[in-house]
Formats: sequence, C-alpha cells, structure tokens
Amino acid sequence: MTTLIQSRDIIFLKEQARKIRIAILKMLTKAGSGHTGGSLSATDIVTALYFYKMRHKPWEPEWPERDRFILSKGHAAPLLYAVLAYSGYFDPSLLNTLRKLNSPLQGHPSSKLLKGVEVSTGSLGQGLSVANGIALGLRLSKINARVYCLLGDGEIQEGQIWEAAMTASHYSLDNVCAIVDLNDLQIDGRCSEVMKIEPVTKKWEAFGWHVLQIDGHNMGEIVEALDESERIKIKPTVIVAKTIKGKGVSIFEDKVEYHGIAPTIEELEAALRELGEDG
Ligand SMILES: Cc1ncc(C[n+]2csc(CCOP(=O)(O)OP(=O)(O)O)c2C)c(N)n1
Ligand SMILES: [Mg+2]
Repeated sequence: MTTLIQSRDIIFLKEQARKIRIAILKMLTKAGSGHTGGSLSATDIVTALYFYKMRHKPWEPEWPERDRFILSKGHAAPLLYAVLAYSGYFDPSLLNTLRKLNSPLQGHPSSKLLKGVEVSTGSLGQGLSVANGIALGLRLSKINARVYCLLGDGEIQEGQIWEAAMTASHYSLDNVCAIVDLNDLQIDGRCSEVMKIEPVTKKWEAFGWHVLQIDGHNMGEIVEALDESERIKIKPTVIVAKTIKGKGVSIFEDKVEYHGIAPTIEELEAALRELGEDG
C-alpha cells in the first residue's frame, strides 16, 4: 500500500517537474535572456522540495512555521518563479513578465519584490550563511521548521560557503539542509578545469556534515534523501546531487554555452516537442 502511494507521488512529481521545465523554457524565451542550464539542472530537486517536502502555505507566505528555501544560486531564478507560481503564490501569467522593467520577477530573485522569495540572491556564496542565521533564529523561537539551501557546484568555490559549513556544524544546525547541484559546469567551463572542487563529499564530511550522494534527476532518490535529512539529528545534512546542466532538453544538456542564454523560438519549439508539450 505504502509503495503504491509512494510510486503515485513519484509519478505526480515527475509530471510537475516536466511542467516546471516547460514554464522555465517559455518564460526564458519570452524574456530573451536568462539562465537556462542551471534552472533545468535543479528542476527535479526544487520541484520535490515545493511539491513534496516543504511545509508551506502559498496563501500565507509569511506563516512563521513554514520551511524556508533559499536559492543561493540565484541565477536559477526562472526555476524559483515557476515553482512559486505553480504552488499558488501568484498567477502563472506573471511568468510572462520575467526580466521586464517593473516586474517583480527580475533576473535574480528579490524578497522585496515577490512574496515567497525568502532571501534576495544572485551574488554567489552567501545563501548558506543566511540559512544558518534563519536556522538559529528558528531554534531560538522554538519553531520546528527547516531551512533548505540550494548551492551551485561552481558556487562552492566561494570561501564563504566553507565558513558557513563550519558554522552550521559548530552550532549543530540539524534544521539546515544544503543541496549541491553538482553539474560540473560553471559560467565558463568545467568546475574540474576552472577550480577543482573534488572531493566534494569528503570536504563536507570533514566539516562535520551528514552527507548524502544522489542522482539529482531520480525523483525517488531525491525524495528519500530529503526524508533522511529530516531524520538526522545534531548534524546539518548536505545532499550532493549529481545533475546534468540543461537536463531534459538534449540540445542544452551538458553545454556550457547554455549557462546564461535563453532559447531561441526554434530551440523552444524543439524543446517543447522533446518534453511532450503540444502547444
Ligand atoms: C559572487 C559572484 N561572482 C560571480 C557571479 C557570476 N556568475 C553567475 S552564475 C556563475 C556560475 C555559477 O556556476 P554554478 O554555481 O556551478 O551554477 P550552475 O552550474 O548551477 O548554473 C557565475 C560565476 C555571481 N553571480 N556572483
Ligand atoms: Mg554548476
């Protein structure tokens, strides 16, 4: 029985992720600029957070007991906007205003402009420090909520990440869960060539974290890892998720060129066909 319910959940989440990818591609094409690759690589993870794991109330975005999500790799804003819209924070038609003047959906997320955005991000390296601060505040307020923070693998080359890693473990912040989107690409090449980050899991272990390694496109593994992170006490958890930049659209997959450009109309049409979208 349990297995049946779980497999139904997985089918639902996969379908949500497909819809989110379609929304990302459409809004980027309309905007004519933005970050395609890194939005698609983290789609399955962030879909599982918003539609499975996190306790949140889109109709009450400042509900004190809510779990928090921080998109530390803020350039993946289209992904955050799509999950917020499809969760019910705002009307999905607003996605058409991405990157337009006076739109609340700017190129990087702003908590001042849009309900549901917990923290303004875009300057890489800062999100985990903010996550720690929020987690400590929740502890002081005796609120049993969790803080999830999505990091890019290029982003973890920032020194501040490791100060934050030390802090979370020093304060035993078991309400913090970091997720590393390990797609081995950053803005101008492979992470392994620009600045080697391996051995990633050993680094987090050495900093005192509970470390999980998963396939970041396998919904079953994502869900299990998120559930396990909630069970771990005393230590913060990091989920190191192996992903493919541009996942879901073969012309974008694992291509550094599509880090920061939007699809053309022709590319969008091909992408929608591949994702099984008629219109
Ligand atoms: C502090 C800072 N330096 C540089 C940039 C410019 N920048 C935007 S995205 C990016 C690459 C990030 O790579 P990664 O973290 O691996 O992201 P992903 O592959 O998931 O897109 C860079 C250098 C930035 N946003 N912030
Ligand atoms: Mg990367």
